[in-house]
Amino acid sequence: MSALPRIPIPREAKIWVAGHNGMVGGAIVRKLREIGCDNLVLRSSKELDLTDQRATFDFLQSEKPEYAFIAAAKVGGIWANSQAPAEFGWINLAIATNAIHGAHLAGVRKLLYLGSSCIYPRLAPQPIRESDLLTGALEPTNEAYAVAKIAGLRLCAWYRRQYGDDFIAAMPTNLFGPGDNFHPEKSHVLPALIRKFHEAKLSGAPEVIVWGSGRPLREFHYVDDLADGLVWLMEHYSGEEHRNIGTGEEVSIAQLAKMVAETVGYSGRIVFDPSKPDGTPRKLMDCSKIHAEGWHHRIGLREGLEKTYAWFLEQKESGLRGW
Ligand code: GFB
Repeated sequence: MSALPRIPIPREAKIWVAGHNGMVGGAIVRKLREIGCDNLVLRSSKELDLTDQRATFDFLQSEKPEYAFIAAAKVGGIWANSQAPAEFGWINLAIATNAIHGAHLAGVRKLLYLGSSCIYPRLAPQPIRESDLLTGALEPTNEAYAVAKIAGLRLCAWYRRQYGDDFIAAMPTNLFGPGDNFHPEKSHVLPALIRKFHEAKLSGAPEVIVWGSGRPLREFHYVDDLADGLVWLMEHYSGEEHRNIGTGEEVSIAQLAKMVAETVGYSGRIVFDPSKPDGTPRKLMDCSKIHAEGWHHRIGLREGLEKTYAWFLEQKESGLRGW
């Protein structure tokens, strides 16, 4: 496989970023502005409810964006997913069908839909290749989210096959960075640990509780680096198969906790709570295809952690987010 040629997004093109107030959508907007794309169509979830089919179709018909990044989703960590499967299922299914079919009807020239590595089989061979999708049973803690995201991913392939629409899908890994959710229960592990260690440092707490055994392995990707890769895919990749996009590097939750403690400057004990679920034992993505095609990540976990902690502190100081 050789590096793919670039077909640049015209700088004046009208681009819809669905979910721009979320962590991923926000990073895509930053990246697009950085490369000079300013003709962005952005709607908050209050302005446009993507689960409302009529509203979504009408919006797309009147705006007629040329490019679309579908980063809108109901997301959450292991606990939030397992508590609200109906919501995670129906909302993500509705967003996928409304945005993708609406984009088809409105003649969107190119669309990128985002999946997530947790939609691969729970016990997929590691590192997980694109072709491992739909080859085994899903992880039960996020089955609803996974089924909805698989539907969105496959819809892109079917619209390409039946109508020739240039719709592609990307499979990011566990993401983190500015704009993340730092809620103590509903967030993903990395922001949850930043918050826990930060608060423990301030209060002088002797220990911090980390959920599960500490043994699960995860791959973490800094969201602005992901956005670079998504824009790269938009400009280089067209194909029915989705693309894995990550760092190809993994750490255990115990190692992550140690790294977060070091970044935050917390020196107390780290205690594991095995009564909380571990989730998938391991999910490392095989990124050899996107590497061969010409994209590689640049920001590693340590650097991303420092940037994210700096952002978290800024938000605390501004008092805007109410954490
Ligand atoms: O990030 P996380 O919630 O999601 O949990 P998943 C990852 C691992 O970190 C699990 C452990 O083994 C957790 O038990 N962990 C330790 C913690 N301490 C904490 C904590 O304070 N908070 C959280 N949240 N976890 C998600 C899926 O799975 O992956 C989503 O549920 C999504 O659907 C996301 O796709 C990427 O990596 O297990």
